[in-house]
Amino acid sequence: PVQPTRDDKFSFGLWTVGWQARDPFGDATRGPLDPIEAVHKLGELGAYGITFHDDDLVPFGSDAHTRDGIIAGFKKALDESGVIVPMITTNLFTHPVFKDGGFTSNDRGVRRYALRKVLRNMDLAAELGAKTLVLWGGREGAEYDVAKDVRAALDRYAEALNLLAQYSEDRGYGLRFAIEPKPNEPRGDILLPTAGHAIAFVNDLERPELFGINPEVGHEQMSNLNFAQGIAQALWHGKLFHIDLNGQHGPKFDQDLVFGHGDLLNAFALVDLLEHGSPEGGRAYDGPRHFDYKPSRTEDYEGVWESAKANMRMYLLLKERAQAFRADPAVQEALAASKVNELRTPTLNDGETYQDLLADRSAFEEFDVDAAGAQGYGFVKLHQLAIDHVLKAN
Ligand code: GLT
Ligand code: MN
Ligand code: MN
Ligand code: MN
Repeated sequence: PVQPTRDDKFSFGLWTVGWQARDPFGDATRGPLDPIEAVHKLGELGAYGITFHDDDLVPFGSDAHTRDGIIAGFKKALDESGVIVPMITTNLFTHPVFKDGGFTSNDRGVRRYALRKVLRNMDLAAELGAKTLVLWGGREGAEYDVAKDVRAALDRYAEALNLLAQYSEDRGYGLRFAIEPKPNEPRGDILLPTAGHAIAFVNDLERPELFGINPEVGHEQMSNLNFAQGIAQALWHGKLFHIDLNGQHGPKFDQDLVFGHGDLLNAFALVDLLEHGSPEGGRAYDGPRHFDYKPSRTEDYEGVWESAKANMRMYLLLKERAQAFRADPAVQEALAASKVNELRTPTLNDGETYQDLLADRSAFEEFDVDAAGAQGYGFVKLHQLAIDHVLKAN
């Protein structure tokens, strides 16, 4: 059960396994990874997809001839390996031109340049059959409150996204756009810092149905938020377009650990939700299980591929543990005792009005608040059963 297959829809960013482990304090500890090797290696390990930023594949500033050659070589590797490109994204953060942002730079010329860079990348997305365009606005933000007019910045953000959607529709690309929230790093404060901010924002765009989010485990946990619960809300809004799986230990710098190597129990709850969270109990999310992690700086390339395997292994182990949890009669009993399923029953009867509720003496005048207040919900017992299953202790 822990052997990944294409049906598991595991994908990796080229910038993850290809990270050379340069950090703000130290030089690279690994040499560059050839994108073609990355495609073949990930395919052999059982991944179905690879994703990338324009500049991960084609170095920034390459001439058209070089670019065409690189893309042709990459496509050949995709064909040979059967690996697909479910998503692509655009780098609007590395070059100094983007130091005050791309779509929301105070400099109008920079904003126009950023738009052109993304439009060009959308042509490539269409050429490679990518369905989703991720937009991580890591440089869209500020360090100084007085230096950024946030409402104007949101106007420019919306202007940019509306234009991208228009382009995709006019060209028949049919792309879906997924905004990736992050609270800070590299900017002191980033616009659209959490899943909630991003969902509210996309619902105010011209074509909200084309926009959703790409939440990352660590980014929400940097804000001390519960990731699995945030994902449940994103699903509720129909806005989970893509997901970045990794690990993080609470509010600190972005760790990008292997999935499940941070908050293990929340990772269990997440996999259980993705795999069993639909109203009928089946898959609640059918898209790529995308790993956005950084192989630690201590690792050589052998360690890189071990860490890539570890992501998929963690997901599959947790999936197996979640299946065992769901199938356990003791869990079914505990769920019933905790009235977990009772929450699915609407609070009013079919056709009941507030007049009927007002007339129902059993709902208020005769309701035994002391008895209801004294009842135990048995949540701890239920939670311990979950942990027993995670630890394979039953
Ligand atoms: C960058 C960031 C990630 C995003 C990538 C997509 S870029 O590596 O840290 O979280 O998902 O642009
Ligand atoms: Mn991250
Ligand atoms: Mn990252
Ligand atoms: Mn990410």
